[in-house]
Amino acid sequence: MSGKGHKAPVKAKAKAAAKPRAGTARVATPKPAAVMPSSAGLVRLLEDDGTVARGKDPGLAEETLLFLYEQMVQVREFDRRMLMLQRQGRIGFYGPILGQEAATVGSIAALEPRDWIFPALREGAAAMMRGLSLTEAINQLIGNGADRCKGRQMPCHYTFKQGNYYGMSSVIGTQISHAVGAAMAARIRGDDVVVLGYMGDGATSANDFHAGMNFAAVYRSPCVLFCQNNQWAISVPISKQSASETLAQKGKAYGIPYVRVDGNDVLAVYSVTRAAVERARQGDGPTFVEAVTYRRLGHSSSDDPTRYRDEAEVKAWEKKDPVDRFRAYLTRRGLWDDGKEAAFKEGIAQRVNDAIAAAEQNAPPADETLVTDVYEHVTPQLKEQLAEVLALEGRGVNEGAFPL
Ligand SMILES: Cc1ncc(C[n+]2csc(CCOP(=O)(O)OP(=O)(O)O)c2C)c(N)n1
Ligand SMILES: [Mg+2]
Repeated sequence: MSGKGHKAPVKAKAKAAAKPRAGTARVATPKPAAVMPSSAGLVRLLEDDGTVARGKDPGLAEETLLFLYEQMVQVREFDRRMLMLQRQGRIGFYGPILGQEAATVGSIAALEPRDWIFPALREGAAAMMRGLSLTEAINQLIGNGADRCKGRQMPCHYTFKQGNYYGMSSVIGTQISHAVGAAMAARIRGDDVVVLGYMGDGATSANDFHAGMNFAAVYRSPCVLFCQNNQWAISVPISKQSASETLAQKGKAYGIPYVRVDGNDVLAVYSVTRAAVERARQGDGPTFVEAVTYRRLGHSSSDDPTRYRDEAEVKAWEKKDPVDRFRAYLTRRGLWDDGKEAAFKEGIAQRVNDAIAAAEQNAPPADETLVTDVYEHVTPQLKEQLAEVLALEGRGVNEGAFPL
């Protein structure tokens, strides 16, 4: 950990903790983090064979460990099926997270239910951990009438206010200043809330990175800025994005303590994030986390990564699979076995199937939702434009491929 411990100018007034939300109640409040990360190298707790060095286990409750495993397996199955739906033309677009399950699930588990999440591109599992049902997620992907945004957002851009999950923005890097500002607002209001703001490696080259990091440091914003370094920003490799030895060390220039963690090690991600969340909650300001991981599939369903990267690289990262590594740990601890795995996977597949079937029952959004919710009263101009669009229906002029 670099930097010095700073005192917060304003002490947060702790409010009574909110009631746990659906989907989070099973995450038992963990013990204090077993590690306070150091800036030297990569924090890694779980070995490939599922062992953890003596004294390094963060000591999570069994129920929590199983919840983390369930969420990692569930998002993997969800991804697999959603990509299939996209290829079948049942949804327009999908952005998979294969390979990054531990980075998302482990970091979210380090929060309290009252804390807020500002996702970047690949944290949909966070909304589900906070209670967004799979059916609701698929409603969003279809953009049907039951979708909270009534089909007006791009697929994968979930929003879930009830779970303190801010609506996803695809504009790279904007999440950083949103998260930093929201955390400052929470402190001004006296809310005992920490904000976890995500970004990809690509976002560290965006102007918003500078603004967000600088503001966070100067004002000791109670946030954790979490970079999922998955080695690629669409077709641009990390070597073409930054000449810094690590992304984590960028924190140093801003005066933000930083840490680099093995993003495929759910226990290390949890421990590092937990320590950072505690720092923020105590009034010691932000932490910058770089989780080193890998995007094993395309950037999205519209991308073909074989055009720009070597298959051998993908194969090498497959060997560092975060789900396999965590399952090895659970098996060693006697919490898991092949018998449990088979029934469990079947249950998850069924859950996803049921959610698809339920979501596909929902009708498309009503036509007038094209113009509602912008002004309190729909303006005459918008009414006119709606009538114009509806008059074109059935003539095939509004059909076309998804643009991205
Ligand atoms: C400001 C801005 N510039 C460019 C884009 C186009 N774009 C969409 S995703 C992406 C790459 C993002 O890479 P990274 O931040 O590493 O996230 P990842 O997709 O790897 O999770 C880019 C350049 C955008 N959405 N916003
Ligand atoms: Mg990336």
